[in-house]
Amino acid sequence: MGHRLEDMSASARLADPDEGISVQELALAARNHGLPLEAMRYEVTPPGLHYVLTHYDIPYADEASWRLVLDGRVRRRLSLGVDELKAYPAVRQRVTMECAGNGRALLTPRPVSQPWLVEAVGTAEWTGVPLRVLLAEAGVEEDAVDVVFTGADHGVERGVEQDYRRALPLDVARGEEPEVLVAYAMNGAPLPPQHGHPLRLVVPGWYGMAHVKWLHDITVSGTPFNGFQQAVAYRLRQDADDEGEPVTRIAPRALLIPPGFPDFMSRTRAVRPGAVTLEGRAWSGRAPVTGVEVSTDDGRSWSPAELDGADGHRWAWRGWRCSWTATPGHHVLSARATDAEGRSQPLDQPWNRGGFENNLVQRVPVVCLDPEDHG
Ligand SMILES: Nc1nc2c(c(=O)[nH]1)N[C@H]1C(S)=C(S)[C@@H](COP(=O)(O)O)O[C@H]1N2
Ligand SMILES: [Mo]
Repeated sequence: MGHRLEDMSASARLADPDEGISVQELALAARNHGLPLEAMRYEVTPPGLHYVLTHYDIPYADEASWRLVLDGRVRRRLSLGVDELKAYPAVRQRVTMECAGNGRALLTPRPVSQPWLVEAVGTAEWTGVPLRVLLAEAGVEEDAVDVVFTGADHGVERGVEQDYRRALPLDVARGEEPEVLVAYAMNGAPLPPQHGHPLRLVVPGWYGMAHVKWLHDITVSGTPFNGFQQAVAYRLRQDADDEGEPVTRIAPRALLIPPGFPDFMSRTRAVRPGAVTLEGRAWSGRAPVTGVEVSTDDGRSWSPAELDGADGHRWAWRGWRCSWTATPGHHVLSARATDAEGRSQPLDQPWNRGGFENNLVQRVPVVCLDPEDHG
């Protein structure tokens, strides 16, 4: 395929397969963390178990003095404290968030960045003010195209110091479905530091990079935003010089709650023979999940699982389950989701240089113990 090691920015470098994980990746993996997959049993992820991803340092934030400024191509500049935001009618939504790099560590060749397996996901209840309410109050000018969000954290990208900054197209920022929020609470409590205290953007259905944390500035722009995190990172490229398509909404994915119990030596799951309930979660940010299929023979045959209703939570994952009769020996379990627009999950890796949107079907090796064996 001609992929090779290149001395470029972290977002575009590919790992040498003989080298293993780099110190840079270990540093990323040590500060960020995933969802322990057994916590998918909870509809709303318990405190501390939601995945965390920060590109730079977690900024120190004082809620009492924090200001959110909304300016740019608007008739009236707004500057709001957190208490003033809390005085607007509040909206609470349950949202499943997933990092665009989820699944990256399973790719070959592997892009050098946060080495997620499949655990960069979580579901929270976010409370905040609809962004469209603030934009309407400021009065967006006719020539506006993008809305740019700036966080208080920053770092150096390709030799230039920059803030974490991402944009949404105006129609998405002003949309009602999904309703974009300027959120100040997570699961009914103030945002924890690592999740954006005191304010963050929540963009239901979009990959994590859009949900700007430590939000302090919203600028309505008359020109398309082309900052680093928009135009350089988070694009689906096959080659370094490929302009690529932007990463936007979450592709469908189903995951299994790890069945049975861990077998540390073989790094598989272990189950006892007999009836085993297979269960998990499925989500899609593009169109609602309409079905989940399960395979217990490494993808050779598939049968439908029972899928829970959305229960009014369009932007949250849905539970699914099915029954399996385990027989002694080795098995590979998988699940795959399909959405209302017919999208599903590939059996071959959807490779790109950044390792984004990898919704390759999960494979869970399981050993079913033989009760006759006493090794
Ligand atoms: N300001 C700021 N916002 C950010 C980030 C960041 O590094 N800085 N990371 C983004 C990415 S890539 C993801 S996946 C989500 C993770 O949100 P969480 O840590 O609350 O799960 O935050 C997004 N918002
Ligand atoms: Mo991310």
